[in-house]
Amino acid sequence: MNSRVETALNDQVLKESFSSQFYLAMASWSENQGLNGTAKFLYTHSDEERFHMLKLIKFINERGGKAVIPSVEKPPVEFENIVNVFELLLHHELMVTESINNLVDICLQEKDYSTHNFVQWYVSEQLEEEAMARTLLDKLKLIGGDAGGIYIFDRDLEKFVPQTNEAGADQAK
Ligand code: OFO
Repeated sequence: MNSRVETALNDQVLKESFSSQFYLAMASWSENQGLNGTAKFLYTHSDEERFHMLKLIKFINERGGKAVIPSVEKPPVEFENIVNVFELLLHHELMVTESINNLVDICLQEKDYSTHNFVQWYVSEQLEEEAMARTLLDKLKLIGGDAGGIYIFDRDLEKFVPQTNEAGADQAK
């Protein structure tokens, strides 16, 4: 495997791993605030990020590279409020998108077209995740701190079924 591509893929492993821990911290905080629907949503989101990480690890190893399992930076324990949680989530997803775009660039520069093809799954996944984060943040902004509104927002998230990006989803199983 091209070593520059391998390094970029391993950098992405680290980012997905941190995403999973970050959303886990948000889930745990939400649970302690009595926001059980939000917590459920974020626990699921944390699991999805772990799946993103595993999919990369398996791809690197299957292609003859060596996946590096990273140690993880400690995420925050406290958050200001639920709006702050979703602002951080959107901000974090935008950073991940930038990183995926950078990975696409490296694949093209190194003419590694099969990794480029693999990374397209992450490109579509980011589109979905950014859109979802924006929608939830917009709703919270509309609610504007009203307790009844937050109660309904949280109750709706309890029933939320995440969209899965099917293309290539089996590769990490
Ligand atoms: Fe939401 O970040 Fe993974 O890809």
